Amino acid sequence: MDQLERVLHEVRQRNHFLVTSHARPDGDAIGSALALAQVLRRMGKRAEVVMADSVPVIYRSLPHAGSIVHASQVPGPFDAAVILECDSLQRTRLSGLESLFQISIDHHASAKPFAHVNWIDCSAVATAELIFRLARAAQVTLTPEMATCLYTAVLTDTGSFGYSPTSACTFELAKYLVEPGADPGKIAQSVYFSAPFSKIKLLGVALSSLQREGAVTWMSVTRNDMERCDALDEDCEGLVNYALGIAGVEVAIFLREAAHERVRVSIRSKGAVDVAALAEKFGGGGHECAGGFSTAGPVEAAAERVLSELRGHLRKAEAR
Ligand SMILES: [Mn+2]
Repeated sequence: MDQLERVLHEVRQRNHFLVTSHARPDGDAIGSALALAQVLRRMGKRAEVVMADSVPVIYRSLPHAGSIVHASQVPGPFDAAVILECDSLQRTRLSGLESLFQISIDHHASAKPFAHVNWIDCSAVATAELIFRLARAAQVTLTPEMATCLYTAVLTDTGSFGYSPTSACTFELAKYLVEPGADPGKIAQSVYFSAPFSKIKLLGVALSSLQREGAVTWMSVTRNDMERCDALDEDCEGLVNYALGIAGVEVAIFLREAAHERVRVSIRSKGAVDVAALAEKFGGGGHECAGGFSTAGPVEAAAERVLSELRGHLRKAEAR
């Protein structure tokens, strides 16, 4: 039995599912969870999406986003939990999953088997691709709502069909999502042209902190900056890409001062440096081109630690 069949086999034997993903959910986490819950319901199951963090503003217009339960504990009895995009139960920041039957579905290079059933496929551009395959295997016809959730996930996780694993298959997947009703124009509008004012103000602050050393750029925001801009944590999402979009730059780092003297670090690469490996060294994870982790502050010290680690990686990349 392959992993997909195994997942379907376990799903068929149960009735009530909790679907969740990682804390600070991104487009793939939200889109895939919402789509999976709908697929499960079509299979005659009960399914609830539960997230430890609130849904970022740009994803609140997704079909059924309003039904996502925001909780730090498993709310009530379930037969099983389907955990998307996580390498551990801790990553969900949801307590109470330990006692449930767990099914993990992930596509990250840093994925680890931690659940009772683990479907890990790093060839998928997004977890949404795996949910699409699951729907197909279960013979569930995609509704426009499911397709919209899945397309949003694929669009955001591939960097608008720009990251290196994007292939002809990705566009074929997009075709299979647009045909049943995902609207690319409308989805792009709500993902890329609906930023809160606070996010753009924060971008200005972040850009004014921009520094460069050869092929590496970094920028940071403090808690004070966040307050001045009236910004939410989610407003930091994607700002790092502005630091990467410079000629000759291979790696960009975004550092955000967090609570308890911690610093949240996001790293992006154009491909020469595997930032998932780097993030793992700091206890985080991600993809080859996108990684993140949390480390001890202050910001300047955290930046220096990451930079000195990166210098080694860049030398290795140059030698290749
Ligand atoms: Mn993903």
